[in-house]
Amino acid sequence: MRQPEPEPQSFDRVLSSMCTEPHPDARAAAERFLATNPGDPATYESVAELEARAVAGLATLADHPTPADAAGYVTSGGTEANIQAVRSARNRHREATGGGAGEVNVVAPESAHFSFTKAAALLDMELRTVPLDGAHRADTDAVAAAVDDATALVVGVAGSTEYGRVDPIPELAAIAGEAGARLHVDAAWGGFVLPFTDRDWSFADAPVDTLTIDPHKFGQAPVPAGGLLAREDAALDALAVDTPYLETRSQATLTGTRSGAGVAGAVAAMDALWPDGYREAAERAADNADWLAEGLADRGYDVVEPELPLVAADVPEPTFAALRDAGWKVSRTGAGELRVVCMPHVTRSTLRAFLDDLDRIRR
Ligand code: 0PR
Repeated sequence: MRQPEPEPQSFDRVLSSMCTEPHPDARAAAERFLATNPGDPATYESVAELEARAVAGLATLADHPTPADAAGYVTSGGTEANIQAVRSARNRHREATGGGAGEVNVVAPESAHFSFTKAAALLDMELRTVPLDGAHRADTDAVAAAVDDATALVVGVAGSTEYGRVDPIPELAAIAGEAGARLHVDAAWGGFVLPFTDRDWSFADAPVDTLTIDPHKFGQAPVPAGGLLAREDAALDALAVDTPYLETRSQATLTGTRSGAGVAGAVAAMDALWPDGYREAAERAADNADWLAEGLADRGYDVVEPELPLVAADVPEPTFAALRDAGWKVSRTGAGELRVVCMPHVTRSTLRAFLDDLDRIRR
């Protein structure tokens, strides 16, 4: 018997997600390319061309000196991009040093996303997590103390999952460089907001070796569309395996068959929104985050000042539970703070309704 069609989650009360309503052009493009496979570029040629455009677009956002020459691909998400960045650095480190299995490490701040835990486990590497400074950013002294000759990769986060913080990337790049390690920046969520902030690093001048930047988060593209970019082709070459029965000779991606919808959606979103639409979205999100932070502080909560548009505040557990019961999709940091991600679908009137409910609960 046919079951009633389930409805997808409406974004109305979603304050916890790093995904958002896709741009209408992106939705349409994704549907057109649903049955294509960029994993087989010799067969699905047009989606392969679109993927080159997606990489150039992401490289433009990331301030790559020559976006058309940037290396990279559209991943299934930030997890895959991070795993591949770690894998590439490990392979290159091994090639250079002859280091064996289990002897290579990756150094990451405590704020790094749990995908790095997966990466280290999969790749038989030691994950050295180092503490943060008082402002939830990587403590550069701790990073410097943790690196050694067996460090293949230093990770910096530009837009952390819990607090939206940006690590001191130029300092991390210097530490990595001195240790003979590579630097990966995880801007999975922050990447589409950072172009509109003061940023003192890029592929050209930090230098960053690899970068995660996900269209399916702030890029307003449909899921699945993550992004991995690399400064040099060698970073992708280090991932390539031979593909004897495909017309193309090698494949650097982690998955085989991939989503053409994700690729086409990402390109359509960037075509529609770069740069003005993304600037507007970033500015609106920043204003909303500041407004919410002020509203929560006015109500007596300890608020972590937003850097990128994400607000964390020390709201007691019963209040948090009552907000969830009222239908608000909110989440908590590891330390238990309420966390609100000001994505493009989160409007001022949504936040007003949220604070109204909070006031009702507090009475
Ligand atoms: N890097 C950072 C900085 C992230 O915040 C995330 C995801 C990733 C990497 C991994 O990206 P993928 O989930 O695309 O593999 N951070 C969110 C989280 O784990 C993901 C998320 C997204 C959660 C949407 C909920 C949600 O509705 O919390």
